[in-house]
Amino acid sequence: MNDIKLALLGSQGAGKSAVLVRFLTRRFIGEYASDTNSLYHKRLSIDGRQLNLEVFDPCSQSSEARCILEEPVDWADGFVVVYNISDRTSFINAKNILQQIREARMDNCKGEVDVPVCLVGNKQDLCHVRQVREDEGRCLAQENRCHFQEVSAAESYQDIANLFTQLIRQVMEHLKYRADRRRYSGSKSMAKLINNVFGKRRKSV
Ligand SMILES: Nc1nc2c(ncn2[C@@H]2O[C@H](COP(=O)(O)OP(=O)(O)O)[C@@H](O)[C@H]2O)c(=O)[nH]1
Ligand SMILES: [Mg+2]
Repeated sequence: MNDIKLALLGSQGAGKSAVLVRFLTRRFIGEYASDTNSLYHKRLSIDGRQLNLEVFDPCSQSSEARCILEEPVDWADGFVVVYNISDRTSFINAKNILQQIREARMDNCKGEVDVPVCLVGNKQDLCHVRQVREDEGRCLAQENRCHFQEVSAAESYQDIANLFTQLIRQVMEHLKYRADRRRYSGSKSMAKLINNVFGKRRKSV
């Protein structure tokens, strides 16, 4: 059984909880408790594999990105960064968050492949009051080598389901890669150990 841990990040009101609840329950819940951090659990099966999914949905304090990024870059296996297409400030905040993920990544995971991230432009149904063009979102995602998707938690399930599924697949690949690397370096040190033992024996003969 694979354990997959994701964290949602983004401005207060961008729709993080709405996006997540849409994914987990297929429903849109308009108002959601926004004054507590929540950890959601769900069992699901992707490509025939059973997964234990945990998703951290922080209440949005201004320092939220900072506090989650300080320790749980190690906790989370992947991130969903959400902004609201009708609120440019939330887009600028998403940009800062991506930057922080990149910096934390450089400090913590030297030589590792990038941690999987998906940038999400939510509230696509409000495109008549749009403040962020779709290509701006796509461009920012390209700069940060992450996936991008515009969605409407209010109106549709499928795009959100697809983006989570894609991200989870990417996380599974990433975890497998890390495990392989560990196994490889493990077997290398085992080879070294065996070498040392034989080396010593040969010397003593
Ligand atoms: N029109 C529209 N409103 C949305 C959408 N997603 C969320 N909202 C609304 O935006 C507000 C903030 O959503 P919430 O999920 O609590 O944001 P959070 O603070 O990022 O968790 C709520 O009033 C939601 O009903 C959407 O796709 N379209
Ligand atoms: Mg919330």
